Amino acid sequence: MSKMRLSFRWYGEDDKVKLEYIRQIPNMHSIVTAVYNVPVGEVWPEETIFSLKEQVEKNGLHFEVIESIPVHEDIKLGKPTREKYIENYQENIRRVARAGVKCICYNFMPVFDWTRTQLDHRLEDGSTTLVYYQDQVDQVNPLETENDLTLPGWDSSYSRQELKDIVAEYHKLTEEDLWNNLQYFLEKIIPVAIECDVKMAIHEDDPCWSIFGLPRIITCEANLDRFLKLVDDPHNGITFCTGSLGCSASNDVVALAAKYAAQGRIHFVHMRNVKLVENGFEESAHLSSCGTLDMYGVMKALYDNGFDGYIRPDHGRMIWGETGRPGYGLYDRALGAAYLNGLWEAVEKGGAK
Ligand code: DNO
Repeated sequence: MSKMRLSFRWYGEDDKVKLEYIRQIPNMHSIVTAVYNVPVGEVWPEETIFSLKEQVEKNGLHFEVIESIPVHEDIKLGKPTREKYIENYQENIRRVARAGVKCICYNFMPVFDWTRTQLDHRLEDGSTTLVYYQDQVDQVNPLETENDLTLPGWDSSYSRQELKDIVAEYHKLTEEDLWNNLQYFLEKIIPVAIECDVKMAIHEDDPCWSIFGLPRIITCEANLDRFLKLVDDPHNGITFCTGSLGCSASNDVVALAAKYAAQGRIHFVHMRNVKLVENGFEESAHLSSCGTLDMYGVMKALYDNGFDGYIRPDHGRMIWGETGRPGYGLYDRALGAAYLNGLWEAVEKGGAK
């Protein structure tokens, strides 16, 4: 039986979007969160994990999904120091599992996580949204320290010089090297995930192509197939992010959702629509008619193929005068959640194919 567990991302106590508000969204099942005050690669204190759990559960919600336990760059680069960081990662899996976590989202993107050129692009209706225009990205060269151009969303914990050094290190790494380093990592962590019965769910690269000449590999069907075979076990699965895959017209998100749900490898879904434009993409409201993706088609593909994991509305626009973390306000994401509930009810009552 297909099941959808509706969830919502929450950035912890400092988040303007309170748990008290999130619980009021109809059918909300669980909170997606992480420990944010520990440097990447270090072990998360158990008290902090259990305090998150307690806050979430006090609000009648489940604490079952972590997004993300970030992967230290030394692991992606395959440096000798990766051993210690992999041990810490294994320990973090054990610790969150002890607190009841069932699914961990992470990514394997070199240096830059999701990348956009503007976080507050104004749409016709007065809302603001995140956009990516390729020509603007092409003007940025992270190797030039004198160049002050920067992109929003970049990790501010790196100084410009550090960023330059780390990007230079990646330029020596081929795609095949990155695959090997991912395989090495998976071979060490998936056995721990199996032991703890936690589903690991890699997030696709966003956008799903190489930027600044850095290798990116979790981008398309052939590469997802290759990824799943690296360690062929259901605990090695994916976070199916419609927006990340869908920003490339060559990815058929409905077909991919059907394929990987049928294989039992989608553990978490990020539902977001994007509007493809000549020079990139703009994040639109969730509704199919607002963007390029067939959101109903994705939901039906998941339902028909036995999906029973977690699903969350992804980035929302800023609407109704809300201010806050770009992509992660309350209002438009809550509209997204209501829409996902509607889609699910429609496919459920319509019956399986
Ligand atoms: C952006 C998010 C990503 C995601 C990571 C997973 O809004 O979808 O930052 O959390 O890539 O590790």
